[in-house]
Amino acid sequence: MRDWNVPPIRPPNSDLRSSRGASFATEAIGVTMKLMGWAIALAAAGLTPAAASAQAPQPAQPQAISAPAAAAPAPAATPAPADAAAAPAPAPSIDYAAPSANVGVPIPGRKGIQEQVTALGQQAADFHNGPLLIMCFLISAFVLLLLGYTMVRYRRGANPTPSRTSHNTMIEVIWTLVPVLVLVAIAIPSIRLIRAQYSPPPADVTVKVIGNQWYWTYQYPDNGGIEVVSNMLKEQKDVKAGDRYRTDADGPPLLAADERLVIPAGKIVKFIVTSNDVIHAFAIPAFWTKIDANPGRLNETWVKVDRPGVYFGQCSELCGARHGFMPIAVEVVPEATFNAWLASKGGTPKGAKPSTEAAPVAAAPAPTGDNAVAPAEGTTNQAATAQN
Ligand SMILES: [Cu+2]
Repeated sequence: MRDWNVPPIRPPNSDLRSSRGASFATEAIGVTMKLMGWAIALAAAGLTPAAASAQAPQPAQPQAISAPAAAAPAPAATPAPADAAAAPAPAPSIDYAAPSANVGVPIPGRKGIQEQVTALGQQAADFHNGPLLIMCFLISAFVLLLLGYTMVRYRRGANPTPSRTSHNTMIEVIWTLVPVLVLVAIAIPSIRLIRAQYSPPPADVTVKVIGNQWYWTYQYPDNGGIEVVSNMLKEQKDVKAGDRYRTDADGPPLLAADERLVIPAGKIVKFIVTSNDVIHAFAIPAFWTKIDANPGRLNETWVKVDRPGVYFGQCSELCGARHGFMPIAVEVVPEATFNAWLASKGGTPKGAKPSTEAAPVAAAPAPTGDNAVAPAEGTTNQAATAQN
């Protein structure tokens, strides 16, 4: 299945360089075309193969699903009582942090790109806000001035007998060469950024992100295979009395989720992104991350976030009626907190021996309420679809 939205990264020996580069070289006319062929070959040589591979994802096997309420946190790793109904309201595993007012969230009236909290995002945003915008401005201003000058200077009244010049080699070389140089100057740092974004260093934590109509599931294959089901939190007026609803401590409307994607700060986190049904897209603006979630295919990206906090994103591919209601809430926590959170979900730190008793399922109370719906026996989440 061809993924139309993945950036065109190919192995260096693919036809990108051999056929296109060769054809440019043979068909090139003059200095300009040679330079163009050189630029493309250079760009292709800088590429490495994307790690994404095509493999059908296994149907999600929900193992640890909890339905946190706004109640006090339970001690980490306490197995739920056998009789979940007799237990008090299900408690969140750790104290979720309150989101910041200006980082990781959209700000009303703000223009431009969200503040970046990854090194790559910072580089990309700086490149956009600096050189790219300056170039855009200079080129637009130059074209506008040239147009204005031509309209005034060569209007019929001022220039009754127009020149019949039709060719000028020097001008043609310049107006071809300069745009090519501008594009090369943009392409080289851009391709370098893309390469860095899609070539993850060895991961400390791997999260398999699965899009579903219309919620996300996050699996931690190296941490005991736990899975978290994340649904949007509804407003108070939209839920039955007694059900959990969004508060400002959860996040902004339409962005708050009942379960967050928890990752450790300062660690390389690799996201393997796929889908159970249609194409979704996993996007977190503050991380400079946006990658498609395709059924039957694994896409891969990574982040390293040093600053603990809560960062919000959304599904960014039209995926059906409730596309706008599948937020992504990422909480970046210190490593100790991350391990406590893992333990509360029945997981273990990477490399640790999973405990023999108490399968992860037993660690979580049965889901209750609208916001805690689990895929039933490997099927797609009809319950969620109906309830949402
Ligand atoms: Cu979606």
